[in-house]
Amino acid sequence: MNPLLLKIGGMSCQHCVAHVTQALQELPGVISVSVDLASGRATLEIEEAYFNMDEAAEAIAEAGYDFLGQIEP
Ligand SMILES: [Cu+2]
Repeated sequence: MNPLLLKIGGMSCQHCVAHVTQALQELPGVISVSVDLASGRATLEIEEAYFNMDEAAEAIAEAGYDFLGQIEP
């Protein structure tokens, strides 16, 4: 399946990238996470049956960043 792209605000350094990556990686249904600082994007490989977008938004917010929505590929 296609990767899921999320737009994330508030990341300013590689520490933020690591923080967001870890928060997303812990969610059910997430197979892999790649976060790009320059574009403010997270690319996720997910198992759709287990993944929940609201949980992802919450995890990003709890880590201290802004979930700005899904990017249509
Ligand atoms: Cu940072």
